[in-house]
This record gives sequence, C-alpha cells and structure tokens, in this order.
Amino acid sequence: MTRFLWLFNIWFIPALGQAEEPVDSCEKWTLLKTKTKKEVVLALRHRSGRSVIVTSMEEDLRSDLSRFLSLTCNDIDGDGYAEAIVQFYSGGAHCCWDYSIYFARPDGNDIAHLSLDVSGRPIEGWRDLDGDGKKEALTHDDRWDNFDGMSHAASPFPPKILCLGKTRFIDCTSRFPEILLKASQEFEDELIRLDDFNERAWGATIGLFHVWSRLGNEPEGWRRIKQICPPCEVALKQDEQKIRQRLAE
Ligand SMILES: [Ca+2]
Ligand SMILES: [Ca+2]
Repeated sequence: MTRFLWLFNIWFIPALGQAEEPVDSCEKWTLLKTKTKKEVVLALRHRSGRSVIVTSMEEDLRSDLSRFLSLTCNDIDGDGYAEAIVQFYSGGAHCCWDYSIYFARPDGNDIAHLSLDVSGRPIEGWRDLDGDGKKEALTHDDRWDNFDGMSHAASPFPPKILCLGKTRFIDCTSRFPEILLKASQEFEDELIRLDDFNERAWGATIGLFHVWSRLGNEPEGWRRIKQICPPCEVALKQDEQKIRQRLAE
C-alpha cells in the first residue's frame, strides 16, 4: 500500500454498540448501521473487528438505506487486498454520487480513507488502463450538464478517468487518448445523424470540442466540427469564451 495513505487515518472504534444491523458486505468488509434516538450511524467494519464511522444521518430522511448506499470491494491500489468502496447516492433525478474508499492493512490496522467526488455521474467501473497495477475509475465529465440553459438530455458527458495519485484521485483523462478518440467518434456520429443545428447538435459540438481539447489538438476539433456541421462551428465561435471558461474549471 502506498505510503501516503497513513496520513489519512481516521478515528476507529472497537464497536458501535448493541443495535448494529448489517447493510451490505463484501470480502473483509461489512457496512453496519446503528440506530440512536436522533440518527442512524453508519460504520464500516473490517473482519479484524476494527471499525470506522462512515457517516450519520437522520433516519426519516434515509429510511431505505439500500437505495442510497452500496458497498463494493475492489483492489484499487494493486497490493492484493480489496479496498471497501462506499457509494452514496443523493437520490436526485440526474445526480449525485459520492464515493468513500477505505484502505486497510491485511490485519485491519490503520484504516485510511480517500473521498472521490464525481458528483453528477457514477463510477461505471475500475480498470487498470495503463498496466501499472493500479485501477483507474471510469466515469463521465458532468461539467456541461445544463450548461447555459441546455437540457440535461442534450448535455454532453465526455469520458473522465480518475487515477489514484499520491494523496488523492486526479483527473488523468488526457493520458488515455484511445478513450477520447472513441468518444470523438460517438459525438461525430451524433452530429452526422442529426444533420441539423438543434440543441442536441449543440451538445455534441461541445462534447467534440471538449474531447479534442483534452487530446491537446483543438485545431483538429474545429476542423471536424466545421466539416460535419458548419452552423455548429459558427455557434462555437460565438460562445467560445464561455466554453473555454467552463473547460478550465
Ligand atoms: Ca488494495
Ligand atoms: Ca493503472
């Protein structure tokens, strides 16, 4: 396990009390809830008996916990031991997902924690894309959702890859051009299929520009947009400043 994680040790407790109820489990980890008079406390327990508090919430707001919380196990850092991945879902129509990832030594000591805020889109999978032994999180970029009044349905969601860095997860999408090129093809296909300038074409235009910006070749993005949809290129020029600002966020 990487050295940095010991910086993130959080309060661990031997047990939470007598009213514990399992919510979910995988491999060496179990998610437990404990009801008190005012709230529900969620804790994650390692098979060794070590526990950490994950969160607490008002019971009446989260009576059906399984809708909002899930636990999966995956060896993200490649040390041979599965991490616990706790997914929180806010319950909104199109968002929001947050992830807490818990690492532990094989004996359950030194439980450490990293947060992964992907907000508007869930993590769709974990894969070691570059063969370095660590798994990357595959998700989508939600920065264009409802951009400048655009409907959610028309908003583009380009691919986003998150890599486990030394102290946090970092956006490393540009390191995987094959994934961006596949997305480029999909946005281009959408523009060809629509064959008109409408809201969906505008969304695909922004998506295509985003992808080629991440590929470090914006001129190629402009060229493809102009070739497929000349009015899309005109619209992009008009809103270029706003789009660049959002890209830089
Ligand atoms: Ca591991
Ligand atoms: Ca990797």
